[in-house]
Amino acid sequence: MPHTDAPWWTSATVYQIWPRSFADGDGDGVGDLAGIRSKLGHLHDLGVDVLWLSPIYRSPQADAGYDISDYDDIDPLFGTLDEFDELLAEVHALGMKLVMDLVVNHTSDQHPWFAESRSSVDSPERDWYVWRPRAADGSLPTEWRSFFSGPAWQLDPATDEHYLHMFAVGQPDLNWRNAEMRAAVHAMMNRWLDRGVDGFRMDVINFIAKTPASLEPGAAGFEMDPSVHDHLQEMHREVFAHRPDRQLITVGEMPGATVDDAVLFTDQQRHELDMVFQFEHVDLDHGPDSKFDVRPLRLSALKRSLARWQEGLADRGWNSLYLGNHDQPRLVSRFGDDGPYRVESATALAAVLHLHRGTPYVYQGDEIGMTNAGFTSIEQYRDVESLNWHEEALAAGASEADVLEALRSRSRDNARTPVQWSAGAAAGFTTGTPWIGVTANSAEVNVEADRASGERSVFDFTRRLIALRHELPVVQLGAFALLAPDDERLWAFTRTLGDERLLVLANCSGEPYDLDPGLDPVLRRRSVPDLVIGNTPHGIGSLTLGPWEVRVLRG
Ligand code: TEU
Repeated sequence: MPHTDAPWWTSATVYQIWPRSFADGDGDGVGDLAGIRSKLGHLHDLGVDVLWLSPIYRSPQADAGYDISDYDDIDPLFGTLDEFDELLAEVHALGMKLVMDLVVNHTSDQHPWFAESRSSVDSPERDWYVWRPRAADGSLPTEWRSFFSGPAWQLDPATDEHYLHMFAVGQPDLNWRNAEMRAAVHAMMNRWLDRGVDGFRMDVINFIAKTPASLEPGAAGFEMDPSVHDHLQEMHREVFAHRPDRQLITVGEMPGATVDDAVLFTDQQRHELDMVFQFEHVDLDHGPDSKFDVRPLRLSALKRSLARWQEGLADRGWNSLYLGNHDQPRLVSRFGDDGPYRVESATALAAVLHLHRGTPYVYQGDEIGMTNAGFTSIEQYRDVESLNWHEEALAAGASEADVLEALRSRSRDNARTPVQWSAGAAAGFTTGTPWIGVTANSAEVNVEADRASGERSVFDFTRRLIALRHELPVVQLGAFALLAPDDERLWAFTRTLGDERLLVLANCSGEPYDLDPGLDPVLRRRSVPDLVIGNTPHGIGSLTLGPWEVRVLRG
């Protein structure tokens, strides 16, 4: 590879494991470390470079592990520290890396830090969390709402003061103005890196610093304080700078971050983060006040949004690339067609995603085109966000049918059903009873069937895309240019590096699409162009794309 000064992760693909639903090794119906170990061959075959594990630490599981009560231990639901060490060694032996989730905007209310903090206003750890006195008139400290419905403040009887929780009641926010708390977090991170992990995905890391004004009485909601940059630079000095010989990766999850924010967070000269998860493109298909206010998505809005991020981070910083994760609906159901063109749309969207400039993230199950859950009753849901919103919306007068319709489209549980490994009982996920229902199409959509389906295998197509990033500098580093930005059916762009040039053409519709030869010089040439990858076996020279056909041409 000629561009040897580019960081290693410019050619890498990350695979996200949400352990609870990946694979169950002990038959209790919940995925675990033994299950992950049993499936490492699948991940190695796919060719991914990095595995990111959603939280496996000790937790009361109020928010599926994003509520941590002990950062230094594995929850018994998932296994033991010894099993973790074995898993890490096996991952490394297969040439992959392993990244942990770092959840330090908040802890569980069962964490010993919080037990100490809530015990008394004079506790030495009182200031490790965000406390506000009860107002004489009974009003809350601010107007902030929790992401999981209801106010973001909880009155704690022990001291008759409120604590802040941006998420569930059981997830009190840490106070990053406190230097001792920060030092405890750094020490914890250092222990995991000493153990051998290869980096962190940092949960809502732009939320750790709140402006003082946004915490004043009457303030409407969270505002990011610029000190977040100081905190990340300090973290870099205290944790990452010690390890120049290690190939580590950091990605900060940042709801609401702008392109300008991301440039600052990911400029390598500033020593903050390697990349961020931005949310602009997953916020285009809902109303301003709620993710459950479902709105239609225009393809032009989606591709223009991603293109703005491509341009904004072209010279400084780096993009992460994702269309789905454990908080989002399944990408094929949301952006593609989970009916007749499930395979075509899953592969077309995969090609578009993997061929942008940035580091792609594959969410478990997306490599076989898994779909939304299709739940029809509230009893089938497990996620705290969905259950709380259901209750709140009904109390506000919404109909059960409307609420279920919105959940069916947007609940996080859509992406949290068990990975479908086979057509067998419980989709081969567990020998027991799964903790959440298996999606009804598992007899048809599963790893075994997909991998046996030859040219129609989503897995094999994804594997080839990951390999292309390893092989082609133009995929890693080529400049991005969006074509036909206003077209509501065609997603087309080029990547250019020196003499190398790729043209990506994806028909994002279920009807044939006639290409305009004026779109790109490659289409006007008389010779049949060189197809780098495509999801339809025939018709390369034609100017018509089939339904959800993608073609990647060289030249
Ligand atoms: O998510 C942060 C976040 O703001 C959202 O994506 C959120 O989960 C929700 O869907 C908004 O409607 C992170 C984690 O990825 C998520 O799983 C956790 O629940 C959350 O932080 C709290 O730790």
